[in-house]
Amino acid sequence: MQLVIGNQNYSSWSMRPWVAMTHFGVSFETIKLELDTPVFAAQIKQYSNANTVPVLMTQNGTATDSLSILETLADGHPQMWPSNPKLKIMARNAVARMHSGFFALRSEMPMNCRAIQRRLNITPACRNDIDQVEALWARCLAAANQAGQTQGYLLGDFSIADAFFAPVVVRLRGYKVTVNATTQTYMDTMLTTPAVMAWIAAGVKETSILHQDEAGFD
Ligand SMILES: N[C@@H](CCC(=O)N[C@@H](CS)C(=O)NCC(=O)O)C(=O)O
Repeated sequence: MQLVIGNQNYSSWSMRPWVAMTHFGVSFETIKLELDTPVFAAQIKQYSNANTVPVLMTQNGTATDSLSILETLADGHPQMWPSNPKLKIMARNAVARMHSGFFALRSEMPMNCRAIQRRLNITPACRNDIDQVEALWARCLAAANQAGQTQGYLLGDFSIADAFFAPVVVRLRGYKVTVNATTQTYMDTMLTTPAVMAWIAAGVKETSILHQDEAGFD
């Protein structure tokens, strides 16, 4: 399989399937297209009619959206979702909320692997999104603990839900925002997960700068 991604420093949607596939040992080849370049505009058309990354090319066809990619992969790798039915519903709810919400957080705090604890003035709408994320994570972690799944990921073992929130972890690390102790512990678990570390390390090595995705100051 081939996974088309954008810049690892900035492309939060690309990070999700790349991290999940790497974590679960799914074999794939990466094709990286630099966002916001003439090359991207010219080449993305050959991979996807949605004109966005990520894109997964499989023997059976092409998945052109991060969630579509991970649902496609989970058909063959059911361990990507929690096996406990209650935790699986919570994982799906969490993924759906990330995929279709938290707009202030997404726009005001662009994912930027190179940013570490930058100062950033955020709006009340963004703080509300962060509060909602923290509450969601706390509910998931509590449900996992109650089910005896104490591995430290949202719903027990690492799942698609964690892959979906990996870019939020990078964002919360990237900007000076106050988070509670439960959030910090979860972030520490994620930031020491090899697939997450590998993505961040690759992002940090990149040198291109997308000015629209640079926010805050050191
Ligand atoms: N809903 C899509 C969103 C994908 C998306 O917006 N990707 C951005 C990069 S992170 C992109 O390709 N932007 C390029 C463009 O829109 O020209 C998904 O989940 O995959």
